[in-house]
Amino acid sequence: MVFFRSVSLLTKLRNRAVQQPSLTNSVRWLQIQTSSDLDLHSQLKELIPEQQERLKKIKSDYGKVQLGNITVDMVLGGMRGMTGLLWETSLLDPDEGIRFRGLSIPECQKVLPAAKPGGEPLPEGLLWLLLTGKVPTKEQVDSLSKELRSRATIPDHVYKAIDALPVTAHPMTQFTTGVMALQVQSEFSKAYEKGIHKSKYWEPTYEDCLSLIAQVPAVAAYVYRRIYKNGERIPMDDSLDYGGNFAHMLGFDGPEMQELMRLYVTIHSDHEGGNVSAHTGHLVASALSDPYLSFAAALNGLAGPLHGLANQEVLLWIKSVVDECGENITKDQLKDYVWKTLNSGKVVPGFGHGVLRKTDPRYICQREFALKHLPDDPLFQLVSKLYDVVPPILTELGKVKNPWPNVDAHSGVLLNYYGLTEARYYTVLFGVSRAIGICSQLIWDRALGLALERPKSVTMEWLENHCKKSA
Ligand code: NMX
Ligand code: MLT
Repeated sequence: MVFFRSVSLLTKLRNRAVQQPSLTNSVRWLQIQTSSDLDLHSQLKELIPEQQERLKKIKSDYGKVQLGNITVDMVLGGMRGMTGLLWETSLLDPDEGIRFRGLSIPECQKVLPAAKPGGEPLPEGLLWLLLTGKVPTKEQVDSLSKELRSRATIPDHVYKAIDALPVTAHPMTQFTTGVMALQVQSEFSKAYEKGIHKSKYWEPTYEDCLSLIAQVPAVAAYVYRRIYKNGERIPMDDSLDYGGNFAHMLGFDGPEMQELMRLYVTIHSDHEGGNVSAHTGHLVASALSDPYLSFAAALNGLAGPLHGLANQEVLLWIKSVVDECGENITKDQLKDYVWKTLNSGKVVPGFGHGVLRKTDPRYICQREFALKHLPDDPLFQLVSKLYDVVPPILTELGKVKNPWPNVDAHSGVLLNYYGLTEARYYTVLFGVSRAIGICSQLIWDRALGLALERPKSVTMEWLENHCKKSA
């Protein structure tokens, strides 16, 4: 990964198209957008044939090249380290963290259009980047914002489906129910029923994905308003962008909360393909299930405490620390609390990762946001203390591969500071963001004609016999 490290270089390249043969595979065709075409669909239509050819050539030239050895440990260890998926929109490096089409988070913060100069990236810009590999202009992002607003109306039956659940149902259950209720509008399902040719699959998938991305903030906001604000819905504001509107529909109109939401939605969107939610979405979609079915499945994976629910768990855990020891807890008291958590057989939420081996850059950019906007907040200071206290303890345990904080260790205190204090709701925010990454790749799954996912499984007996024979 050498290219585009330097954002100044990137900026210099801004006004001319750049085809970079030296880029790594995932970003070989990253370009700075120069076309003035405001239509994302036609941009994509132009890109698809060249990427189809590229994949065909990879298959024919390298189809038999080995990518590594599969060991018994990998099979028993949740397939860690096993390369087994194609995922074009982002790539995760264990030390450096995520790159979206080759761009790191700080690079995205510099080059993606913002609502105001120097502000946080607009998630619509990231969507354009994930789909096309090109950094869009502000005009293109504005046009995409407008298109998403035009697709954002929620059919009434969706609210009714959510209302059928007890208000005490977990927010993720209510959100996923809303997404499932949206499924009846699937263009892909209708087209498939009518017998659409497989070369055209990506077109109704694109329609579904854009509508789904457009609609999830309103569904999510309804879940929040239903549970915590007596069901009073706040209509969309046509003057606002995607992230700003989401904050607005939740009931937060402060400019800093809107900036936080833009950053939040951008950084949680995509984390390559192997994480539980993305992988689930991709797996279900590989059966040609439509984007609504696939994304609802992904959300059910995100709702697990080792994955997206960890953001809820972190804030609840931090609040339990404060309840027991107060906000001005010393580092020694904090160490005792961490040990107490570990000794009771629980994990320390927000720390560790299946792939990352350093502090998550998504944690770092949220920390920078906090240092800029809420440096004196007591819970932020507690999060900072945890950064000092937890990693040495996890290291001392001897088995934890990554003792450093992940994205979830920080998000809750930022939301809490701006008044979004209901921790049980936090995973829904993560889910809204993840629609952008999962749907972007899903469009490419269909455009590239990726295969039904069906790995081989074996029994313990099979493993024993196989290993004895090979010993
Ligand atoms: N606290 C306590 N123990 C931990 C932690 C932690 N934060 N992280 C890992 N371990 C344990 C893990 O449970 C396992 O123990 P055992 O062998 O007894 O089963 C051992 O260390 C080895 O695990 P790793 O190989 O380091 O981690 P793995 O890849 O299996 O799991 C996580 C990754 C993220 C599930 C794990 O680090 C964890 O449970 N973290 C806390 C929950 C969390 O923050 N999840 C959010 C991840 C990010 N996201 O948004 O999805
Ligand atoms: C994610 O964002 O999906 C999490 O960090 C988990 C992962 O990448 O495995």
